[in-house]
Amino acid sequence: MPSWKISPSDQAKIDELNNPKLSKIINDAAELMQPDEIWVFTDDPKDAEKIRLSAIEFHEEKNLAIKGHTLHYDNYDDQGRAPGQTQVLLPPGQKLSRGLNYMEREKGLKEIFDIMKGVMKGHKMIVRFFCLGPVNSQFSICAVQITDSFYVAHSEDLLYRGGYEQFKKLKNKDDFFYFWHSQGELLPNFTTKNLDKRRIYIDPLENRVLSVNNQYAGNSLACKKLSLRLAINKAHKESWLAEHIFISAFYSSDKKRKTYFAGAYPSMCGKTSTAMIPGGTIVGDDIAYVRAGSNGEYRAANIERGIFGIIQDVNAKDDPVIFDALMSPKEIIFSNVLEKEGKVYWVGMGDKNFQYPTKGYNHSGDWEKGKKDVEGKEIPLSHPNSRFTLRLEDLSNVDEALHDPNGVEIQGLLYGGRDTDTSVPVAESPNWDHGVFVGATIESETTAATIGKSGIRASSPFANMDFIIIPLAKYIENHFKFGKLLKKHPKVYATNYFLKGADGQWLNSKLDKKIWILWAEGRIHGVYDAIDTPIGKIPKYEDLAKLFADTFSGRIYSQQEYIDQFSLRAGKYLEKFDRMEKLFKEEPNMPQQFWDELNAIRAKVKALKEKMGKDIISPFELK
Ligand code: SPV
Ligand code: MN
Repeated sequence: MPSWKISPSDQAKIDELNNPKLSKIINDAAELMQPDEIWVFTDDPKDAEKIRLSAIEFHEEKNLAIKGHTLHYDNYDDQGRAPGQTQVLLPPGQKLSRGLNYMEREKGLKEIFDIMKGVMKGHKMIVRFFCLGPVNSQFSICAVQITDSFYVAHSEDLLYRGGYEQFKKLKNKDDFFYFWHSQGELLPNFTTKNLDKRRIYIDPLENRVLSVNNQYAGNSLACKKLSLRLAINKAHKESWLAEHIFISAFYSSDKKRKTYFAGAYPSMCGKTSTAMIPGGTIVGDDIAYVRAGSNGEYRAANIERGIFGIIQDVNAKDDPVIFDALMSPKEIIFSNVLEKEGKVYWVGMGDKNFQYPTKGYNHSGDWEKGKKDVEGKEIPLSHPNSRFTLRLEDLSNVDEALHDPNGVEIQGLLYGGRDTDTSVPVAESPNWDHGVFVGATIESETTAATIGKSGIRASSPFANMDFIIIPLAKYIENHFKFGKLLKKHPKVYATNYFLKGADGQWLNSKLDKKIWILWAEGRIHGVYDAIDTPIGKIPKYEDLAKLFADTFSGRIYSQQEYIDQFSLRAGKYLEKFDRMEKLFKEEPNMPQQFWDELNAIRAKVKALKEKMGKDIISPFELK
């Protein structure tokens, strides 16, 4: 007799799927983690409501003053993805690229199974089914989440499409991802206690991830970054791509043209705010599966149906659509923000006259202004990686194609990092391979979404580095190869919102990104000429001046601003290419196209620098 309870109706839900592998997985999970009870959920909205209420009943979330709003906390030291405790389990002898941990599969399984043994004692084991991607779509993958966290299950309900009915239709009954998660023992404040035993182990051989002693969504939510890792492995074998990209439609100023863009940006580099540029419509802000369409077009489908977004600096001026949504009654989970009397507050939510509370409760417990952590650092009012979770359909700018089983055709691809001293705000790649090189060489300062030091320059190919569980060279090669499957290549744009001038001041305002996107939109439709430079095609002054004036009610864009922003910092670009050469030389079997691009661009930048006899070349001299 099993030691756990399961009601006949919950057992019937499992039996109805008639899937021996699935039944075994559920049984094995219970045998290992020993919950008191198993609760099984279908796609029925009543089930979702039960999960939402349970998250409150078991204190993983609390109600806020506005209807539908709840608040969740993660442990003070569980506020971001934990690469140090994340391992990919590989057969003996297999290796991964720089920065990614891997260990021998058998050893890793033994270690994590030991930690997971009995970890659900006294807890309920939740079984949920999801569809990663639109239902009834060739893009999509079925997934089963097993967890003892109602916060995790609730978040996934906002973020993913129900998959119970999809499981019934599975052609190959073994073809799904599965995830076992436990938040582990909890502290009196209902956050994970044993962070020293936090583990996130990815097991590509079994298409599963095992995750224990954590709550932060990037570690716990199976369908998010855990499934992205498995999808990259699967995509690699099946000639499609699993990307860390947003999808949005942007429109010409007369609204006559609608063009879908996708974009890859590492955490905290403006991805969500690009996806949410006022005037556009959004399909997704984080992860998409990409396939070549029947006409050779680049098609992408959002695997999610919600947003787990960074809340810091979301305010009425910079992110009006999200801000409005966050202020009105609807289902929203806030995490790791400050609470006072049922209201939540976060850094950057108001203008300079806004009265922030000086006391309240946040991820550090009772908080008052000036409170310091154990290292003596002041604890901000909200964590820089504090977040909101909501359904895209609750946003006023949701795109009509959100659930289209065919995905959408992408005509523009945007890549960007956090780069204060090198790249121009926008440059168009002359061809696909150049674009792959741009994506492969994204660099960014590290941010608070990853536990560890912030502010160090890190390379993150396609903003996907943390999730590439196949050799990096293979992943990059797949992008070059994918270009061969396409007949209509999207135009690729390198963007940079973080450029600073010699005085250390930002050269752009936050809203300027709209101009770069409108320029790209116009380029795709043949509206603007461009200046050819060794690093790609850059905008002409007149076009930008008109775009700034038309978009921002007559704002004057000066020639000096243009010169400061679009001068080619040749010396800095050459430094970047040298950094990239050194880094990628360590990768065995890098595709030759990568080196061809690097060598060709570098030679052109060098030649230009020598011809002009200077390090920084004004765009007016490049005409
Ligand atoms: C990101 O950091 O890219 C996120 C949040 O989307 S996380 O779930 O932590 O990956
Ligand atoms: Mn992300």
